[in-house]
Amino acid sequence: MGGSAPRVVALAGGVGGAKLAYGLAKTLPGPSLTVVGNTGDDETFFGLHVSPDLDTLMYTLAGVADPERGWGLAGESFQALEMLLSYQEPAWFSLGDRDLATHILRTKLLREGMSLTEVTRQLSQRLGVECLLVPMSDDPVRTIVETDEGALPFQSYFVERQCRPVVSGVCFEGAEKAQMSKEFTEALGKSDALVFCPSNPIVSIGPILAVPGTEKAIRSFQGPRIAVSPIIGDRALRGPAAKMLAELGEEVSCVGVARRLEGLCDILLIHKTDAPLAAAVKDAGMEPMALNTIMDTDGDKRRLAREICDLIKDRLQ
Ligand code: FO1
Repeated sequence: MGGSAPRVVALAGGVGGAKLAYGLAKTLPGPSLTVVGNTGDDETFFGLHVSPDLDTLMYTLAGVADPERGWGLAGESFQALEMLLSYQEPAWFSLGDRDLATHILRTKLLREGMSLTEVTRQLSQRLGVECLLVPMSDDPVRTIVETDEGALPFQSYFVERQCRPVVSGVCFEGAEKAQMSKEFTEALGKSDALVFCPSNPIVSIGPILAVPGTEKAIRSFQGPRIAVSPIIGDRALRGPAAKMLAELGEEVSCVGVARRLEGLCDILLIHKTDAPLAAAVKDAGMEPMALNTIMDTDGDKRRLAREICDLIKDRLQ
């Protein structure tokens, strides 16, 4: 894309968001792209700090993610987990043998006093990631899902309970005391465009927006703000977004996504089969654009990212 590349800040959760982040990273030169990852899913397992969304983004951007699962490393083995099971330890969260190295090193560096931002920069650079990958905050924020089985930390709801409990609310513990990472604030200040990757609006984008100052900075962002709907028809391509929206009494469609992002986003990219909902998206305060938003292959990811970058350039003229 050369010297005319727009500077983009992209907000993302895990697997769905990482697909577009990958496409953007293949379309834009490294220094033009900042990817901001959700850390509300972070959890401590066996004393190790695990940042699932940052790792999904990092492994995807580095080209080493497992292509089937979307999370974890390709060609992974799980012998350490099997050994933990033989000690009758709870091992519902599948930590791979090589993935464990990431959590061991992250935990070591954090204990030595490094910030999560700096640790993420070190790990991602060492894996060859060229764009800047940063956490939304260096402070702990914990997504808690309120359900008919009680309040569950996100990974307990998502992995251990397989999203089965009925959701009545979501809160972000610690968010009120958290600060946006300096790199996130700076990226918003110097970028030409903001992209909401197709991540769960409640538990992936929600925690990022919950960090004080973020919504205000996004509301006053100068430049096109573009979101890709993670809901197509009445289904999420991945994960519990559709189930959660329904249980929270919200519309399960790209219109529901538009309502969640009201005032924060200018253009909502919806899948072409949702074109009949364009008028309702407009009523929700957003300019709809219908195109193919499905990203099955790396080619799809690049194509959608190119279309977004062309749209940005067009709007910046
Ligand atoms: N997702 C699962 O569905 N089951 C797992 O056992 C699991 C383990 C895991 C380990 C490391 C990691 O970085 C991610 C992992 N994920 C697992 C994915 C993760 O729970 C979700 O992708 C996100 O937190 C939701 O965005």
